[in-house]
Amino acid sequence: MAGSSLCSLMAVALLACASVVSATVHTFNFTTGWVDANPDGVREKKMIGFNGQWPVPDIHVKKGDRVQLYLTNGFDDGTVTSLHFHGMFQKLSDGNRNEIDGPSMVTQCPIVPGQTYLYNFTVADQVGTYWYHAHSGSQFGDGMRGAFIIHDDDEPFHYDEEMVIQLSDLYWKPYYEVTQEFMSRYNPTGAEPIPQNLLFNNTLNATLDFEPGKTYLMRFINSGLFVSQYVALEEHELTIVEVDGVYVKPNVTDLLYIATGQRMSVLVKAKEHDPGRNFALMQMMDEVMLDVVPPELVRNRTHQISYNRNYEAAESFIIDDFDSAAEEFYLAPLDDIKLLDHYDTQITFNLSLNNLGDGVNYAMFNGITYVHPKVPTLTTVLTSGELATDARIYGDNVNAIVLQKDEIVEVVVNNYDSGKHPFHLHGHNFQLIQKSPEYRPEADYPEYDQDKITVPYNESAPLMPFPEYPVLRDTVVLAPSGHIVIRFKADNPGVWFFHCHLDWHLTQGLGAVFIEDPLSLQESETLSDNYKQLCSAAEIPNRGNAAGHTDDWYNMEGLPRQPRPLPSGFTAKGYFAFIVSTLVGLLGIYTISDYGLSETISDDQAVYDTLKGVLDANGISY
Ligand SMILES: *[C@@H]1O[C@H](CO)[C@@H](O)[C@H](O)[C@H]1NC(C)=O
Ligand SMILES: *[C@@H]1O[C@H](CO)[C@@H](O)[C@H](O)[C@H]1NC(C)=O
Ligand SMILES: *[C@@H]1O[C@H](CO)[C@@H](O)[C@H](O)[C@H]1NC(C)=O
Ligand SMILES: *[C@@H]1O[C@H](CO)[C@@H](O)[C@H](O)[C@H]1NC(C)=O
Ligand SMILES: *[C@@H]1O[C@H](CO)[C@@H](O)[C@H](O)[C@H]1NC(C)=O
Ligand SMILES: *[C@@H]1O[C@H](CO)[C@@H](O)[C@H](O)[C@H]1NC(C)=O
Ligand SMILES: *[C@@H]1O[C@H](CO)[C@@H](O)[C@H](O)[C@H]1NC(C)=O
Ligand SMILES: *[C@@H]1O[C@H](CO)[C@@H](O)[C@H](O)[C@H]1NC(C)=O
Ligand SMILES: [Cu+2]
Repeated sequence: MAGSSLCSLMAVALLACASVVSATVHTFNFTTGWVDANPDGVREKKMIGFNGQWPVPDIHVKKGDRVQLYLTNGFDDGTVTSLHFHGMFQKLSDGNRNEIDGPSMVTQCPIVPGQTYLYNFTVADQVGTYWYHAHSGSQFGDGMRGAFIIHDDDEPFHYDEEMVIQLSDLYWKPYYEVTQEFMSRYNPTGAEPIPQNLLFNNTLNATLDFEPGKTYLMRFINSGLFVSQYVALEEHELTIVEVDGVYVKPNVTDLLYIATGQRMSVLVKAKEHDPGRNFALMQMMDEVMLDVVPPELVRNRTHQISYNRNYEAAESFIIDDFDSAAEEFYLAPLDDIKLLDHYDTQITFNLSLNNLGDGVNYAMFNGITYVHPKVPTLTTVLTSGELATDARIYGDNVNAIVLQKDEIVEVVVNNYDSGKHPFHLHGHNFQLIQKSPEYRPEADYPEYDQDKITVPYNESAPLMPFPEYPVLRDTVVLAPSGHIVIRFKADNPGVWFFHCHLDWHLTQGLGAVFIEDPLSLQESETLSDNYKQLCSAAEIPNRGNAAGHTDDWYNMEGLPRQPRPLPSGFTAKGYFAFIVSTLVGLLGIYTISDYGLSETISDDQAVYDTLKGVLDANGISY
């Protein structure tokens, strides 16, 4: 912003302008490690920092700049890692490489302790609010995440100051413990772990200083693992001007809804004159997403919009109607980008959650839960020659789909589940052309029949007319038992992960891999030395199909696969009923006072916890 006005004001100072315009290279040298912290001021816990510091820094660059980020795994406990720049297209045509996109076992090998990987890319033509985060395990929940802001000399709006604000959720236990308890046969319903707190820019209570007359650009990023969040400012309007890096037609609202992975930037005009008081900024959890709402959980946090630090703190306020939140479907791009008016290929994913034979609850597309292959999918693409166009070599447990060069792809996701799912696509943003409301059962358990509740997309009778200028973003919320339909053009060769950004669901396998125009990818990219070194250090082959074979590319022996289905006649619901009845039989043996007091997790303790969880989740009193 400052740059362009400077240039136009000082038309004579050509050299100064040239230096403003030229691209900068930003080099970072980060080593990961656990850092003792106390993010919410309530509980000490270890967070993942860089170079011994947590929070990790926000990164600010300008359109056209280059980022060179060396990431060294400095964990001393064997943790492996990787890094993703969320929302970056990493286009080959900009000279970028697919191998730095970040998801472990999709486009790179995990970085094992002692190894360094270089994330080197330009931000040729993207602007706005993004973020970067770990793409291994659920590490970003433990703080391995920062804002990534791309400034634009030609912003289509004016403001005096910007504020970058991450909204996240906090778990007191480290991610790997939470994951272990979650992905367990003692959690047969797949109830998502409940966070202990909400964080606002990595802390609990915040005070933001406003000066009368100024306009602020507030860039909100939901960088949490799980819950969506609402934001409202007392007596200040919010004008949405950007979503996920796309400028939108200004839309005035009182209430924002931001799911994990999503960003929304709003202009806020401060009061013209000192109002003589402070105002509240409310941050609220979408508690509908919680299976159980623990009474002690604080779901709303009140922060201060301060016109003077000496003024009394503003009190919290109540939102009457959460449905009044700005609806993403209607946020049309500022640039009148037209609807892609047809598709060449349509992909339908029926989403369901089910127990498999190990008793653990998994998330699936068309019955297949994503399981990491033995070699990263990118390795398979770049070492298989002409076979790269044959989806079979990527294995049958990664939901691999090969896309043709430049075709228009339509993805339909039908939600045979009662939860919300914020879907994220790597390498692109997409047009959202249908977004159903949510559908809830008339009566709760035991009448509950998901197949009857779900309203899948009916192409002959779309719910709403296709928008002329659909919202363009990289993460969209799929409503309970509803559907979404998105379109994009396959003009970016690469291996691109499509997955639920609610990280517990990704852990449950809610993902697919688009292999876009693999032959063009082969023409411009070969595995770099750094890539191969990383794989060798992780003892992962640098050639082969999904199972690591090179002799016969269709030989899938040894491919990691999802557990077998439950024994026939054992539906998930039957399994669930079986667990409940078995556990109810055990109820008498345990006393409530034992719960949670013991640090040692014996099997009995686990059984007890499960029982309690199952009963709580179903509102059964005991
Ligand atoms: C990064 O930092 C480490 C440790 O300080 C150092 O050994 C290494 O040479 C640095 N690398 C670069 C590329 O600056
Ligand atoms: C945050 O604010 C709450 C409510 O005003 C207060 O009880 C708590 O002590 C504050 N915590 C910190 C860490 O400042
Ligand atoms: C990053 O990539 C650019 C373009 O390919 C290259 O010129 C530069 O040397 C790379 N940086 C490093 C540190 O390798
Ligand atoms: C949020 O934290 C980052 C550093 O982590 C800081 O640069 C930024 O200014 C903070 N935002 C606000 C509104 O204070
Ligand atoms: C949180 O805020 C909402 C909206 O203002 C309100 O309805 C709800 O009662 C609050 N919940 C708690 C636990 O304070
Ligand atoms: C603003 O959003 C509302 C719904 O949230 C929508 O009806 C309206 O068309 C939008 N206006 C503009 C200018 O985008
Ligand atoms: C999705 O489910 C519907 C309804 O059961 C079925 O007709 C359709 O074939 C399924 N689609 C796929 C790709 O499995
Ligand atoms: C889809 O819509 C068409 C047109 O309204 C209707 O005839 C058809 O029965 C619908 N299909 C389903 C599966 O509901
Ligand atoms: Cu999900």
